[in-house]
Amino acid sequence: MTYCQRTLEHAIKRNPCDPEFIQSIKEVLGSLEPVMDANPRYEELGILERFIEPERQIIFRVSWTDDSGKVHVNRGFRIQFNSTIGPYKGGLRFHPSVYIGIMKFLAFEQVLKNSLTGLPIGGGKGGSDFDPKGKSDAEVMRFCQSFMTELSRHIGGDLDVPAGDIGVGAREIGFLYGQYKRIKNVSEGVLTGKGITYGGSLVRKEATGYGLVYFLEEMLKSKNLDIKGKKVVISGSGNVAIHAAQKIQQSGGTVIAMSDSSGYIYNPDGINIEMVKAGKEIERKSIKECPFPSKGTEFNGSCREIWQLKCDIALPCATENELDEQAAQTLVKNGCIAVAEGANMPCTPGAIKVFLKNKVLYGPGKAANAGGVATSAIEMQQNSMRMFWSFDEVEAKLKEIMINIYKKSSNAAKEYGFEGNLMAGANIAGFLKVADAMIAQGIV
Ligand code: NDP
Ligand code: 2IT
Repeated sequence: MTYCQRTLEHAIKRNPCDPEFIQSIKEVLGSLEPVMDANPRYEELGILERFIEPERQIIFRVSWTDDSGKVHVNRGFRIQFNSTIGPYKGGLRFHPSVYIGIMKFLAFEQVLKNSLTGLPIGGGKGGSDFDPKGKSDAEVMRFCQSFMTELSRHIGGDLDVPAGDIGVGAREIGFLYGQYKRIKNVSEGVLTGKGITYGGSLVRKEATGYGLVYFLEEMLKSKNLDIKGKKVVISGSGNVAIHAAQKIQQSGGTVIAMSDSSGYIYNPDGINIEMVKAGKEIERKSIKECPFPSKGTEFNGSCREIWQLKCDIALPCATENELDEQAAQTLVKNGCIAVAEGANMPCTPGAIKVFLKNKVLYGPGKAANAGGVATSAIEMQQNSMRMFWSFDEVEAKLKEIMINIYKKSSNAAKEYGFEGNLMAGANIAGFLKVADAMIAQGIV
C-alpha cells in the first residue's frame, strides 16, 4: 500500500461517520501519489497524517428564543483546520443539513483553496444546523447574537476570520459583527463580507460568481473558445449563482436555467436574472414564487433535473453532491463542453470521472470558486490598513488572482503527469505550499 492509500485507510477509521469529509480527503490523496513519490520527506515527516487532522474543532450549544418566546437549541461549529500559512479563514453555513462531517469537509477544502489564492490565509469553516428560512429578522438576530456570544471566544482579526456561506449573507454578517464588537469592544476585521459602510470591501458580494466566470474564461481559452453565444445552466440562485449569472450575461452568454431547493426555472431565450435576484435576495422567496415576466419561462419542481437541459456550459452553484454520474452522462450526451464549480464539491466522484474521460473541461471548486475567499483576504488587507479601494481596483486584483490560480493548477497538473486535469493540479499546487510551510515550522 502506498503512503496515500494508508493515510486514506487511517482517515476512514478515524472519521467513520463523516462521508463528505472522507470524499474530499480521498479526492485529494488520489492526486498526491506522484508528489509523495517525488519527495519521500513528506512521509518521513508525517505530513499527510497531520494535513488531514484539524488543528482544533469547536462544538457549542446555541440557545435562542423565537418571537413567541419559545426556546430553541441549535448546535454551533467552528473547525480551525490549518493555520500554517495564515489565520484560519472560511465561511459560516446556516442550514439544517449542517453536522460535523460537512464542516470538516468544507474546512479541509478551504485549506487548499486558500493556499491557491496565493494570499496568507489558513483554512477553517463553521456554522450551525439553524435554518434561517421562514424566520423573522428579529429571530435571525437573536440567533446570530447567541451564536457569536460563544464564537467570539475563538476568533479574532489575526486568529480566525469567518465570512458567509449558505444561509449567511449580509444580514447575518451584520448581526454577527455587531455582537462581536459589543462583546470585545474593538473594531477589527474579524469577519469579511461586512457592509460597505462598516469595513466591507467592494466586489466581495460579487466575487465568488465573478471569479468563477474569470476562471471559466481561462478554461475555455485553453481550447480557443469563449463565453459569447454559449447557453449556460446554473444551479442555485443564491449569492454565488446570481453573480455568476450576471457575469455570464456581461460576457455575452445566455443563462437558460437557474434553481433552488424548490425546483428550477428555464427559458431557452435567457432568464431574467434581476427578477430572480430581487425575489431571492431581497424578498427571500423561493424561486417558485418569483414572478417570471420574461415570456416563455417555465418552472419544474425537481431541482436535480436541471442537468437534463441541453447546454454548452454547466455551473453547479448550490451545494455538495448535487450533480451525479448520471447527470454528468446526460450533460456529455447533450454536448456540454465545460463544467466549473461555484459550489464546494457539487460534482460526485462518479460525475468527475465522466467529465475527465470525455474531455469536458472541468474546473474544481477549490480553484474555480476561490474568488470569494480571495476577495475576503483583500477585505482583510483594507481593514488592516484602514483603507478602502475602488470597485475597479478590487475587481482587477480578483481577476489577476483567478488567472494565477488557473495557471498554477494547470502547470502543477502538467508537472506531475496529470496534464489537462485541473482537479489534480489544484490539489497538488494547493497542497505543496501548505506542506512546505508545515515542514519549515517543525512538527506541530
Ligand atoms: P446561498 O445561501 O446564497 O444560496 C444557496 C443556494 O443553493 C440557494 O439557491 C439554495 O436554495 C440552494 N441550495 C442550498 N442547499 C441546497 C440543497 N441541499 N438542495 C438544493 N438546493 C440547495 O449560498 P451561496 O451562494 O453563498 O453558496 C452556494 C455554494 O457556493 C455553497 O456550496 C457554498 O459553500 C459555495 N461557496 C460560497 C462562497 C461565497 O462566497 N458565498 C464562496 C465559495 C463557495 P434555497 O434558497 O431553496 O435553499
Ligand atoms: O467556501 C468559501 O470559500 C466561502 N464560503 C467564502 C469564505 C470566505 O472566508 O470568504
